[in-house]
Amino acid sequence: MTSRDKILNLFRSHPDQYLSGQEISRTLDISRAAVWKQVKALRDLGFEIEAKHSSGYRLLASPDLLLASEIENRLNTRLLGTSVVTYAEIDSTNTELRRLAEAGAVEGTVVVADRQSAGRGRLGRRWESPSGVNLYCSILLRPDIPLHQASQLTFLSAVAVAETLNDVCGLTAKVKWPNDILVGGAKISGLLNEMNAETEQIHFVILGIGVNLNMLTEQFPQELNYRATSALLESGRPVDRLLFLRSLLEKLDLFYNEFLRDGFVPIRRRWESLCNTINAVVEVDMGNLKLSGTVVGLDPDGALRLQLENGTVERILAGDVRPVGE
Ligand code: BT5
Repeated sequence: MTSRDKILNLFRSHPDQYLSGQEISRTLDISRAAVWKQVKALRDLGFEIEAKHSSGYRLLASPDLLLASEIENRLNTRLLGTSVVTYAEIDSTNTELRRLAEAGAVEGTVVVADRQSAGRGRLGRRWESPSGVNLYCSILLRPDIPLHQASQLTFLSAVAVAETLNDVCGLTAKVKWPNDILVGGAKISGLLNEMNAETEQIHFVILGIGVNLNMLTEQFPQELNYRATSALLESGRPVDRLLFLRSLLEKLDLFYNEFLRDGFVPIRRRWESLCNTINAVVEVDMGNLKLSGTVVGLDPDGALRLQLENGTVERILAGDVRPVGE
């Protein structure tokens, strides 16, 4: 932890209190000059710190910054967030976490970036990742489960994101197979789960999560294939990114522990209740093949169950789903 993070933590553990330069210097074992330098650095980042002669320093307000110490502060999880690494800019949080995982990072490590220069979607697609407005994060899991169950974790993250949008932003979010979260029919969040495994053994799974929180209409590129939105555009209220991230990590932590204990069924039930096309007639585009039918649920391996007109049920492993008539 840097001296800057240590000072922030000290302020946080003494809310509304003045801390003298001498006290800070003694507690953290750094010079008075170093204290002053760090207070100045924090102010430069946007922290409002009052300095009162004879009383000391007091933290008045924090900016909407995603700093590791801010994320860890009051994070109520068992596993996720054991280590949090933040960047002002990175190519992709998934790519960076893969690098860390290969170097031995512990389960629960979280990578967060304010901006991604090469944010990734599925199949080499791009994920728009402007700075200062959204959430881009990746979470490292090392589950002791059979390989064919790894895809279940995508549904776990979809449910966690949808419920967090509901709890924190008051939005009714729906999940769309396989990896989208929609509000009012427009995409607000996308998931990119990646894995490192050999034969039957999973080395690690990376849950990649992008959520549009405070993105404005003009920040979406016009060529976006389908309609996109943000929490601010939907609710009219800006979202505190830190609060959102902490709530999301807490929910994921609960669901992951439940998943390891009770398996996929509770997650599948939640996902099905949040799915926008359950019992609806849809068209599934699988590139070389198009099928129409009624969505009847999820299989344990994450395949979509589609009932065709003749009554048979097809298992869809990959493709784009569109309600008929849209
Ligand atoms: C996804 O892919 O939806 C997965 C997106 C995952 C992003 C996170 S951010 C943190 C982590 N690090 C990464 O590098 N990635 C993950 P897909 O289903 O392929 O959808 C991609 C399509 O969504 C694009 O082709 C666009 O049409 C659209 N799109 C791009 N950026 C968007 C945005 N910010 N909001 C809504 N739609 C977007």
